[in-house]
Amino acid sequence: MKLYCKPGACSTADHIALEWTGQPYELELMTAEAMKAPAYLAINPGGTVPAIVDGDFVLTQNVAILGYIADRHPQAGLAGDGSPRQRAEAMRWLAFVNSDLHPAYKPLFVPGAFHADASQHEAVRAAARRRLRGLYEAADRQLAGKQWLAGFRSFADPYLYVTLRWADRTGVDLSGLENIAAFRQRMEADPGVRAALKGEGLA
Ligand SMILES: N[C@@H](CCC(=O)N[C@@H](CS)C(=O)NCC(=O)O)C(=O)O
Repeated sequence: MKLYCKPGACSTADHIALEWTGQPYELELMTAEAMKAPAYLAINPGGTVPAIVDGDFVLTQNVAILGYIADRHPQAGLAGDGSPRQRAEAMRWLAFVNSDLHPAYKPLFVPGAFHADASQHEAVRAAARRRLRGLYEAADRQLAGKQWLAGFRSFADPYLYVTLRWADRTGVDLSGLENIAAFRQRMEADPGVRAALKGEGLA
């Protein structure tokens, strides 16, 4: 299985998930330019990461890819123990990160997509930071008394971790969110996370 990944982007979640399977995989590190080049657009016409190629199977969309990695390597338990209930919990928190947290960063990354008037961009960013703070407060409450978002280590955790790194560079206030801070420390001590970050030149 080959993962197309941009250092520190949401594709780093898939990279960590692959590390957690303990199985071999290939990695292609992409630049913003390479993601828009014809060779990659043939794989993902959307020009975004992640994408994976597994034999003749090409898959895009992070949720689908994380689910595929989990199903290809069930022994890793990335979607739980095989019970419908654990699968649903893992999916619930993956949906929270992919559908709520991740898009809430877009006004910080590309404020121009939300307001044409550049004089309004700081207001757009401030609103996004407030929304993200509320989402991280919810994640912090969920992590109270737990090591992992779903209550067990799942594919939601590396994706949450990746967004915490974005918080640093976009000025999202995570102060006082002690459960998130402890989660982040756990992730940064994890050998699979460290290997993935090293592989992307981020360690
Ligand atoms: N809906 C897509 C969104 C993927 C996405 O937004 N990827 C970002 C990186 S986190 C990207 O490739 N952005 C385009 C770019 O950086 O040029 C998914 O879940 O896979």
